[in-house]
Amino acid sequence: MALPILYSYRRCPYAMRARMALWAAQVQFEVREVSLRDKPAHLLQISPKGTVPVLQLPDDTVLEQSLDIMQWALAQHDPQGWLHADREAVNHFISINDGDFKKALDRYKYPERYPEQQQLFYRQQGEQFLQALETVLQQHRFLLSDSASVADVAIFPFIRQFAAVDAEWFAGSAYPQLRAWLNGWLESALFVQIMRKFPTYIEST
Ligand SMILES: N[C@@H](CCC(=O)N[C@@H](CS)C(=O)NCC(=O)O)C(=O)O
Repeated sequence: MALPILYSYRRCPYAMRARMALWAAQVQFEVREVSLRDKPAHLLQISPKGTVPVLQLPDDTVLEQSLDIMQWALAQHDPQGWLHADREAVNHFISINDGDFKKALDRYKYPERYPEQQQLFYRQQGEQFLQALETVLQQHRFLLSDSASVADVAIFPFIRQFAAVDAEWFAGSAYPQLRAWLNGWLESALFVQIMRKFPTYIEST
């Protein structure tokens, strides 16, 4: 039987969240690791916007947003109950992450592309979100409660990127609960699994 096909990029945080959900759901799928500079024609044909992740189901349905892929995967099987969370609270955190925080992250990571401000300015913008997460993590182990939810899984890959821009700064920053939470995800068997390396997919012509 044909498997779902995931076009992915190992280091992309959107692709990471999609792979986390697919693995957690124990869905079998084919990973096609792409080069962002040389995207496969089939990917562009099924999803002309040209971002990853994209999941093509055996019935040819195409899911071209990471959150839709997570939702689809966990609707198949959700052994850890990641969807058992208040939808509104989940959306609240993810929308800040994917909006203002991602914007600050891009600028903090590549300040040379955004010379209007200093790198520190962009870091401080991102820290508003770090502080909000730190505050909720002082109250419970995960973002919404003592159980992990889709919000944690969707967000930690972006915090990982932010932390990695200046690992020394992050290690000494005022966000100890956030660091512990992030480390928990980075050390999880699931994360190790989804970060396995695949050779770049070569399309047969
Ligand atoms: N809203 C999309 C965003 C995906 C996205 O922006 N992915 C980046 C890689 S992290 C990408 O494919 N960019 C296109 C490119 O670099 O050519 C989603 O949630 O899946």
